[in-house]
Amino acid sequence: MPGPDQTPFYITTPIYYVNDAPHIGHAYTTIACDVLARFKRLDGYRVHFLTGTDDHGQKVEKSAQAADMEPQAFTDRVSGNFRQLAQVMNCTNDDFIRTTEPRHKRACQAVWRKLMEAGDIYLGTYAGWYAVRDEAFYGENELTKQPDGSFIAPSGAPVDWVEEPSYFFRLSDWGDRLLAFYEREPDAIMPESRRNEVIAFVKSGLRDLSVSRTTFSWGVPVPDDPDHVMYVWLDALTNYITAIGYPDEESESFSTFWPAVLHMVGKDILRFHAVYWPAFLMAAGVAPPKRVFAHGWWTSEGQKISKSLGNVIDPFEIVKRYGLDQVRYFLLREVPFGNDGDFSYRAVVGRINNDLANDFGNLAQRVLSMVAKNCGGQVPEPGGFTAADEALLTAARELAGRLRAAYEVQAFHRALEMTWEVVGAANRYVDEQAPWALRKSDPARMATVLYTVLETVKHLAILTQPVMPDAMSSLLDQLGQPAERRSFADLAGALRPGTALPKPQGVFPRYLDETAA
Ligand code: ME8
Repeated sequence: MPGPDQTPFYITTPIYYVNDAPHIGHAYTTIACDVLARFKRLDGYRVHFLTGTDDHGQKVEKSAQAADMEPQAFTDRVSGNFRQLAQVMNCTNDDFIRTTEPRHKRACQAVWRKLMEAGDIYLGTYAGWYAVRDEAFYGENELTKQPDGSFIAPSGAPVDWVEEPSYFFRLSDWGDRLLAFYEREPDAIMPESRRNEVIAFVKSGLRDLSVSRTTFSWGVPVPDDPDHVMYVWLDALTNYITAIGYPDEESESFSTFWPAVLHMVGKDILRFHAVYWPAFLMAAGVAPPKRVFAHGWWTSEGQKISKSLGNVIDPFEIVKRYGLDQVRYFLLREVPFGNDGDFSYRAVVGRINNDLANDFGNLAQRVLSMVAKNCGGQVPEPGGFTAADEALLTAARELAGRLRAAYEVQAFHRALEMTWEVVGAANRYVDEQAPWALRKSDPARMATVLYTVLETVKHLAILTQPVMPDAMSSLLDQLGQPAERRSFADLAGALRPGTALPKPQGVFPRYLDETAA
């Protein structure tokens, strides 16, 4: 089943604030994007995968001050940690953007001018609440009063009263056009529950949005009025079009990849992506993004992840401890994508020992070691297939189409569940067919059974490459599948009998130290 021929697919992570070290939540979004990017590439799409850092804003400026560093030097350092995160997580991003780059300043100022020309920006004064932690403005009605008389935002962030000259974006004019957009593109915001929240928010009425600040300077200067820097969210959101060549809308990359984009974000920043961003774009005469998917929130052993609770999960540490592919698998398998989830060491170890070592690993190990011992280390020659053989092979061959449907709606957990259904069917098949008992009584039948399992494992391995690239690469080597024939189009070509196979090696070791968890 060949994939679409080079259909464009652009996928982005949020650009992360460089106020602090990367943690498991950042790794989660970036890995999810990498899995989709890899899946689409293997399926024949032309993929552009972008990640990067949000270098500007008051929050970053304050963190630089706290570290007693100039903001540029500070952001250079912390941004480097996020670049390293993508590398260590084996992510295949095509670009890494920083909002302090000249290409980005140019794009932001071009957007600003478009909004000005369209009459969507005017000068006024902002007097209201601002949460530096969220880099967001809040209405009084959204705040909760604390016992000490101070207010907090719905996110729990403290807010300050701000009063300063500011440019405003006429967001209040955009409500109907946003609602028409959501209506016209029912898949533009996912999951559906989040889409409904966004629609309700827009229906409740939009206020004009302050889009510049004057009380600090760490940002992109407003064209022709350098006392103002652009609001960090207008600056940050623009990164998605900077990276593909905006303002050169005629460029090959921009015209190819826009608006064929999927913005993957956490639920915390959905409003910025699903309300402000399409409004800014439409006002600037640019099409809104094809999809924004808001995933859920990780807690750690049942608690909110926070520095003050001391339960921040360092993604570099857990990869050292459990292995990279194991962590990638866990994050996408454990929680239905879109829901909140809890990170617990027991759960990680359970997934490693059950799903990976016992189920998939054991299946591969059993068949490969039997082939090594009983078939001269070569792919055996199958005879006629029985109904049981055909049933397993059919389940394996149908998997690609089922996974495609799951990936289309970012249901990673469903894709992995469906893959493990075939793993389970293959393990049951091996138990029922008992090839070890056929070795003396019916070696030809044993060859057919082992071939059937090898061919099934090949499908599983090719289709699981996006989630566990290293482990599946090792498994495909052991199956004798040439490195240049591992795309989904290559699923059609069956394993060749007589292919010499290397000595088998386990791909998924058990995690033994359960007590340390
Ligand atoms: O919001 N669970 O940057 P940020 C799941 N710069 N995901 C989590 C998470 C958790 N506990 N914690 C963080 C910003 N994330 C802006 C974005 S985009 C134009 C600008 C992930 O560093 C999740 O993707 O605060 C969330 O949306 C993002 O990190 C927030 O990253």
